[in-house]
Amino acid sequence: MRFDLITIFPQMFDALTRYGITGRAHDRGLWNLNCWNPRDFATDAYRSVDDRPYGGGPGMVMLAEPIVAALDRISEQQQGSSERAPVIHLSPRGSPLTHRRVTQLAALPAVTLLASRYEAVDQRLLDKHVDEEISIGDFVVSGGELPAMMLIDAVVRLLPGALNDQRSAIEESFADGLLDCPHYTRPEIFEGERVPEVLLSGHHANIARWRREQSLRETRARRPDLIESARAQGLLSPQDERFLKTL
Ligand code: 4F9
Repeated sequence: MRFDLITIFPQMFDALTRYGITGRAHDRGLWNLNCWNPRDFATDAYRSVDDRPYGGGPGMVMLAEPIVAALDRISEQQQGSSERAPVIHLSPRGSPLTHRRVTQLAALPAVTLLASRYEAVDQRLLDKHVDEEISIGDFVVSGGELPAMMLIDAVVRLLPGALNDQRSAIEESFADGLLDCPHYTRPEIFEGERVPEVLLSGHHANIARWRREQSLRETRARRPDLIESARAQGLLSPQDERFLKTL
């Protein structure tokens, strides 16, 4: 999978290409990242990428033109691939990123990301050249780079071959619309607390049932909204519903 990324801080993305699961997947050739710096597409002597806002006020606004020039170069490079890659701007104004959207993105051959800085981007650029705005939460950070890294990380770990054990991606939180169950490892007794007996029983069906019930219990306690949407999507069995009634 190919990511094209517009950023004035390309080095930040070494965090993804060099470390951990995403780094290994990168070494394996499962994904690659092409960074495009708007500064390289600036047209004035100062290589400006931002300017003061019309109407006044604090902060700066990213110029549309260097970003469009970068997007044009990216489309040229992407020629030949069947579908046009979506252009996504990471923004607190975007729709919240979900596991569902992450799986959809992981199925695409290419995605283009815009990680903006300063206070804003010229609205005309967003209107005419950006397909989608995505938020990673209701808070503001210093730029779109960290949100872009979170999106790329979430997508890359779903690519076939990224995880050593593919079951991990299927069993973790959100994959089935619920939060993950609790996990335990050695020692059997830690600070006086025993590992739940069922996990030592070797009875696979009972273990699976226990884990499912723990997921349901934790999700109901921490994120009741997720129980509702799992139900609406038909992800809860009659057995699940019976268990929920006992809580
Ligand atoms: C982007 C915050 C996506 C949350 C981009 C400042 C951002 C963000 N989700 N904050 N620039």
